[in-house]
Amino acid sequence: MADRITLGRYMWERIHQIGCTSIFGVPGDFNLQFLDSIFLTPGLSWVGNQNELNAAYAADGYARVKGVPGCLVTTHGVGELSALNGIAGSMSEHIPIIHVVGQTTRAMQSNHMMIHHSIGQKPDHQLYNKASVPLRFAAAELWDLETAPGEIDRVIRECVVKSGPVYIFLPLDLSAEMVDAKLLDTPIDLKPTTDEKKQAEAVDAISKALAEAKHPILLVDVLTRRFRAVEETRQLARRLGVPIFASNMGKGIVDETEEMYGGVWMGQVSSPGVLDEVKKADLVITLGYLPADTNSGGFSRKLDEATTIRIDPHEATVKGKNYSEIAMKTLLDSLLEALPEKPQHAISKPHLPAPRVPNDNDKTNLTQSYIWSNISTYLSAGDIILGETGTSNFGIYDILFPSHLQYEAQIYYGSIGWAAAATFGADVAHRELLTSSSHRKDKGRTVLFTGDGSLALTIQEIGSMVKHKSTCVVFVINNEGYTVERMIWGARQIYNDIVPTSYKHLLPLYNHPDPTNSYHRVTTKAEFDQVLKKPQIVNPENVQLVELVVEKLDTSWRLGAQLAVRGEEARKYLKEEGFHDAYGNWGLSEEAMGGTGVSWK
Ligand SMILES: Cc1ncc(C[n+]2csc(CCOP(=O)(O)OP(=O)(O)O)c2C)c(N)n1
Ligand SMILES: [Mg+2]
Repeated sequence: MADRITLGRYMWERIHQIGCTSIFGVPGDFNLQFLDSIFLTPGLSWVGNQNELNAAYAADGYARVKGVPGCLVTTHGVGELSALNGIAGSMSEHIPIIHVVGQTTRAMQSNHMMIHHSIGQKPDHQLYNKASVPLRFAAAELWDLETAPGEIDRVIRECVVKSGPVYIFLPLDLSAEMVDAKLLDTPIDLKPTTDEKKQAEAVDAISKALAEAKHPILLVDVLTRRFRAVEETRQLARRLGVPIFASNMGKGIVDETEEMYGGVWMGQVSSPGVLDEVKKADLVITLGYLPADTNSGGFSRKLDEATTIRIDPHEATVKGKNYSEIAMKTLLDSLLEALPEKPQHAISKPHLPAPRVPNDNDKTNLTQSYIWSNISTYLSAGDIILGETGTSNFGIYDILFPSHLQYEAQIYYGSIGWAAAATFGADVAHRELLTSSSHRKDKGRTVLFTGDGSLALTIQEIGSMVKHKSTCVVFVINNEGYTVERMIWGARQIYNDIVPTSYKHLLPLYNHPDPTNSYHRVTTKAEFDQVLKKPQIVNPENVQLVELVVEKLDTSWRLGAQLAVRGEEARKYLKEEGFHDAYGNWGLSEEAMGGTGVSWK
């Protein structure tokens, strides 16, 4: 490498150093020149997307799977604003993203020039930068060459340590100025800061509470993954030997093949048998807890502070006493060192009831209950599955995963369309991992479960999948519109209908090399069984599209349950409108059905 390199190249080298090797985005005249430096950076590739929102979602999917920041490039104003909803999702869900915005030159900005994409006669070019302030953890607003490399390093560190979006605003002229290449020799410090004393106190308090408890249980949640503590979480689960439950967002973080795994705990909307098991607990340890309505059975999972240990990304709370300035990952490491080698509690394995028989078992046409009870025969170790907001995610919670299956969904932020574009990014990351020497060698496919309404928002990214020779398997539930919304309000209103779509035209539109053999329409249970065994679905060599046709009032039971726990009025509505209730009473316990509902206040 030359002694002096452009600032643009410096930025890409730094991004590459932290493990991000694919760049998403859309070109524009304020980023074009520094896009060229991507090709000068060995190991870094330009991927590109069909629009900026998709780029943000794709970078998000990439980051989730690769466990390093995802990166997208957009252009001043028009590009960066289009990406903003995707960035907000990454902020909400703690996904590390570096958003590089190519800005107008410094002279254009100082002179308030009426450059295209601006607003008004004396435009403020920083307007769009200001719009994203609440939706990021840090920003490098580059202006001065002297401080620019340090600023880039600072925000990259913030991105990793806080696990969320950061921005680099790069005026086009500055990107071509030269900086010292030696600066790259000092790696960016990515370790979180921890107050060792407070950490030691927290470890003592946790160990003591555990030793005193007779029946502790673990609740594994999603922020363990977001803050790169999956391995520590798995080790702790094994070491404690106590029953393990997952939130729906935390599903799959601890292998569901673990002996002590007891299922998805979503309050009243839990998997069968789970509530009886968790009632036995006198201590609950939550790891990486994210108690949003959509991750807690509509707030029906109640935890009592006096019997809870919360281990969160930057703090721990033991029976109400808080220990701050702690990093979850290092806390778990030090807890593992402090705990006895063998489990201290002899608790028997959680009892999982036999699967229930749905009341639509005799129907020949495809039903939601059939999809979610049978899809596990298709899944295998190493698969990455992505689920979309709607009936699909609520169905996925029913699947008992094989080991080493990663499940990703935007359950808290819930912006529909996320899943298809995120799947593209996830697959790019997945293929990078499969070719890296340190990764497990499971064959691992990238599989999407989405709805017809959601797919419509980002359907163009199927084109990116085809262009980049992705091998994703896309299952789309065709139920004539927004079934999840129909279940909340307006079951038969036209605002919940969507444009009827001929999915068979989708792959040819994007010049798929083998569209006829790669599009599969399923209307019956028998066809569903057959499709799951087709060689191109089992071992896909190019994008596969599977259209699952179900009735529009058919739904996953758990979505019905989550709404039914709201109270009598919601239950009456679901019944009168005729939504399919495959297990009766939405699979809810007597207690939940008799209850007065979950308060949203
Ligand atoms: C960007 C965005 N717009 C609107 C919504 C509101 N919304 C939530 S789910 C949904 C419908 C999803 O429909 P579909 O994907 O077909 O799922 P299903 O029919 O299986 O429920 C809508 C419109 C949202 N969450 N995000
Ligand atoms: Mg739908």
